[in-house]
Amino acid sequence: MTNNSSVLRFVSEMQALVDPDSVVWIDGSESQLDTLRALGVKTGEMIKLNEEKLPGCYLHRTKPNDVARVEDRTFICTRKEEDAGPTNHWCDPQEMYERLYDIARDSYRGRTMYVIPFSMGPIGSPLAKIGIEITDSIYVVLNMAIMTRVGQKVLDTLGDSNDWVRGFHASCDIDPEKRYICQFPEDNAIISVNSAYGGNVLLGKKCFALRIASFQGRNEGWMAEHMLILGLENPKGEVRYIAAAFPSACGKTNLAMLIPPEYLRKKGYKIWTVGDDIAWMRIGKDGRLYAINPENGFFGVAPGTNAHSNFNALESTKRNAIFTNVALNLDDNTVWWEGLDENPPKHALNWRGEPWDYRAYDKNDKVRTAAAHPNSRFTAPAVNCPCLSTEFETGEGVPISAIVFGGRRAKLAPLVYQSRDWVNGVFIGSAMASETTAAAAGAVGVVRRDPMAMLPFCGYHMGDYFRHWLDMGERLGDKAPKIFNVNWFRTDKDGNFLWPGYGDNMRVLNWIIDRCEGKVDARETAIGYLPYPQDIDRTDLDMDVATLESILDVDKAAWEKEAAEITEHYKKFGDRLPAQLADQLAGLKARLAELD
Ligand code: OXD
Ligand code: MN
Repeated sequence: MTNNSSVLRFVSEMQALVDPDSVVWIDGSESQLDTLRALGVKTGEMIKLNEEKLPGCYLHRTKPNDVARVEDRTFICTRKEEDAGPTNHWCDPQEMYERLYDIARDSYRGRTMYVIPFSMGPIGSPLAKIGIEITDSIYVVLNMAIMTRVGQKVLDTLGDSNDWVRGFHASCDIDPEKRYICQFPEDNAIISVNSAYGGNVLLGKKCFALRIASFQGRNEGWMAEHMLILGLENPKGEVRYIAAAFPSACGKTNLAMLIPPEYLRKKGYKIWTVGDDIAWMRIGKDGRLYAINPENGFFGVAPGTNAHSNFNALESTKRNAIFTNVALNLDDNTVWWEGLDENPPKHALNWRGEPWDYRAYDKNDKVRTAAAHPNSRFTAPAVNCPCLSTEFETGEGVPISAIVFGGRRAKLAPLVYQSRDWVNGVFIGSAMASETTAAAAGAVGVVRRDPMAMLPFCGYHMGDYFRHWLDMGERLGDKAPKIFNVNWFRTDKDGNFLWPGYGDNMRVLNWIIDRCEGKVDARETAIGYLPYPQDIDRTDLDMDVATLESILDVDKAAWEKEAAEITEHYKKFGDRLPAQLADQLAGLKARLAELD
């Protein structure tokens, strides 16, 4: 399939290490993928679902000990420890290579070695990058064939270049004690062993498109971000693009595929999806920031996805999709998850493959009693998405008008505010925090600082990452996107959400775009520019102005506590914290002190 000597050397070195029975190169053809689907069904890796109701769809179950990303076993292996920074686990690369090779040695015996050439981004796009993933899992091959562009065309585009990322995955025994997800940014290499859960083994996604790419982006002058990309079309047919960073499982997929409220739809407003998880952004010839989605599919959280919360995502899962760790409805061989509808199947197997009794469901013990694992997923081809942007395949990317940060904060952050300028926006992003969810292993519901939603994904020192953001702002000058912060998750004293969210978030996006275009005024506050309540459109919304005002407030005491916590958070970065950000924090404190 290729004469590229660096590729051939890598494949033969890995082959010698793991000793497979055979080697199969993925050429990207439907016939080869079909053969693998059939083989996956035969080995029990995949369950074929109802061909009439879910054509081309399969279910896969991972081991119960392997259902989420494992941040405590994820390493950035740079030669110098300080280059990985305080937010990453670090290990000396030589030591880690040896440990991983020992774990993986001969582990493909009796198995097939699959070689997947893949492109992140439209093949041949100036923003795209190429990788090769070696794996022993058919599930990985079939998922990579949805999430990325794979096959011969990728190798043809690569030619004899050495500029590609080496990805090596070995399932081994799925032993959590020997599970490692390791990035070697200085070698363009990734090694993942003893897992088969998507986020740990679809190496194009978090490992390459964020951890390795963020490192490459810093060196090459571009940005790899944990951001959705959407296009907002107004009634005049003009489309403005927004990139938004939210920590895992805060609704990025929902926002990216939002359906506007009916009265806005009637006026001609639409949302177009470019991406739901990752954005690669470069400064274009006209000096503006342009973004592509490097992925080719959606790896979305299934529970809670339904026709109301995300009609477009649900539609995307109706054909050629792979479901992971959802429930199997035995009556019609389809899938089910909590929140799909109000009709739990009467005869079903839960995500572990055990008979499931819907009457035993206990909200407080979801992992044990739920039909679907809380972090169960669908892998769906982007082309299935009814609102996929016509720009999705555009290699040049889309021009970004606004960057939006956000997180789950039950109190504190208002519904929306605009940063004072780019530097202040970088400060807001660097201090982002959210309540944790089930997407990563660990405690749920704890507030953690997650700068730019990149905490688990930044492939180098986070202080240098902030510096890179500031540098990009300097290069962009007055063409820089405007930066905002949103919070859909404010609650009342009983824990009920105050903002309806979902499609109604469009009301906030419209304010954001109006701000970018200088069409609406704002109120200057200690934290940035807030909307006047009358400027957030409440047409057809069952919300009185007092409630809206209550989520557009700046509470002095709460923000002073926040500023104190940011001070602690910043201490971690030591002298790599850019002075401009320390100045921003001092500025915030000074402005808060002036409030009555
Ligand atoms: C994801 C994540 O799967 O951020 O996208 O965890
Ligand atoms: Mn994500």
